[in-house]
Formats: sequence, structure tokens, C-alpha cells
Amino acid sequence: MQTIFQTIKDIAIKIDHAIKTEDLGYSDSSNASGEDQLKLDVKSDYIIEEAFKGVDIVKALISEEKEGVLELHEEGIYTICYDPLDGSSLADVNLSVGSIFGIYEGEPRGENLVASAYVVYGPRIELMLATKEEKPLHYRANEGLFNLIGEVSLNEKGKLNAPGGTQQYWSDYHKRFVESLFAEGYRLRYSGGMVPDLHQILLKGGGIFSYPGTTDVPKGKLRQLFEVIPFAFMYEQAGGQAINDKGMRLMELIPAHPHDTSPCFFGSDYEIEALKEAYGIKA
Ligand code: AHM
Ligand code: MG
Repeated sequence: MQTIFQTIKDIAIKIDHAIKTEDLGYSDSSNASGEDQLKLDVKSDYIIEEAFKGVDIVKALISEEKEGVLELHEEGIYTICYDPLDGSSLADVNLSVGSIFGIYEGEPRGENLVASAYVVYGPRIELMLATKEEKPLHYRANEGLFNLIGEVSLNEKGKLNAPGGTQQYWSDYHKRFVESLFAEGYRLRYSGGMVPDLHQILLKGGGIFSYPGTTDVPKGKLRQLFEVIPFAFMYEQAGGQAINDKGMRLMELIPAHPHDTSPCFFGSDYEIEALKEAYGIKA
């Protein structure tokens, strides 16, 4: 696993350099979900693929930017599902973006995830690594080296509310839930990039990030293998909760297709319990 983590550190330095120096425009292609790809999406995907080709414990790669599975090493153990540049449409307005990695042993599904990682490309490069044994570890890069800042834990209750999705299409009960948090004094923190938005909640001790099912996208936007399950693991390891709109742990998701999405809610205990009540989810 340490080889995989070291490879992710090398990848992070390369992608950060690409973000800072390369063309921010669109490529001529679209991804597996039919979305237009930026040149940076394609480049980041290439950087990751090339890096893991040299790591023989990696059996296969599944990228948010590509259809299908790329088999790498027959004798490998892990399948890495990754979103090479999440929130890439924010790069041209100079907001933070990220990379997300889910490391699965066996079939890629929630219960088989053994580690996850994400990188935030902001004013600094930051990295969070989570394994089953410990709380997520937070690193910050300095001149190409990642220094450990410390373990990350969520408080029982936070102050931040990051409500995703198109408000026009929210259900009435979701709208009431979001408003009830603001009425309690929660502050809005939402950039439109799930990596920096979830990172902020983790580092500031708590709150909730939601991306519900809506009338236009009933199963939400965020993809289970590349985005939802890796972050669910981070939040649970930090002492928080991560559930879908039925109260099921996101770590129990079994995608039928690699690009399947799910409504998702990540937060500290207090906010997730409040969400369950607002959604009529029985304990
Ligand atoms: P992407 O993987 O195509 O970048 O999409 C994922 C991003 C998340 O970072 C963010 O939470 C969400 O899309 C915001 O989407 P929208 O603005 O469409 O609600
Ligand atoms: Mg994404």
C-alpha cells in the first residue's frame, strides 16, 4: 500500500504542475458520462495511468474519464478507481480542484474498499490518506515533499453546511432540512468542488455536505466508485457518518455499473442524525 501512496504523491506533484502551466480549454472528446472533457482532465488521467503502469500490485484501473476497466498486472491485488481531476470546470476561475482515489481489493464495491486518498490542488497541495487501521492522515506538500500535519477527527457537531445540487429541483423535505440548519446558525460553505468542500468540513471539525437526488437527477450526480465511496470511508474513519437518502451506509453500495451515481450525505453525527429525521429514516 505504501507504494501506491508514494505513487499518488508523485502523481499529485505532476498534476499540480499541469494545472499551473497548461491550457485550460476543452479537448475534442467527452467522457464516459457524456460530459465534455477539458484538456486537463485528459492530461491528469494520462499522468495517473502512466504512473500506475509501473506498480505491479495494481491489478486494474477504472477512471471516471474512461469507459471500462484497464487491466494492468494480472498478478496485482488492487483495483484503483479514480477521478483524475474532480471539479475541473473550476480550474478556469482559479478555484481549488482535486483528485480522488478508491483502492479496492476484489470487485470494486463499498465493502471491498481498503484505502482511499484525495489530493487538493489549492494555494498549496494537500493530501489525505485513509486506511482501515487509523484516522485519516493529513499531509501538505513543500517543495515536492509531503509533510505529515496530523490525524483528522470530526467533532460530534460542526458549523458548516455545503448543500449541493440544483435548488430548483430539491424535494420540499430536503429544502426544509437545509433551511433548518441555516436557522440553527450553520454557515454556507460551497465552492462546487466536492474535494475542497469536503476537505474544509473535515479540517474545520464538522458539518454536512449533501448531494441529494433531485427531480432532474433522482440518483444524484456523484459517482459511487470514484467519489462517493472513497469519501464515505474518509468520513467514517474520521468518526463521522456517510449515508444515502434511505439511511444506508455509502460503504455498503454495490454499483451495477462503474459509472453509477448515488445521492450522498457526509457529515458529523449531529447533522447526519438531523438529516435522517428530516428524511423520515427510522433508526
Ligand atoms: P466532475 O467529476 O465532472 O468534476 O463533477 C463532480 C463535481 C463535484 O466536485 C461537485 O460537488 C459537483 O460536481 C458539483 O456539480 P454541480 O455544480 O453540477 O451541482
Ligand atoms: Mg468528479
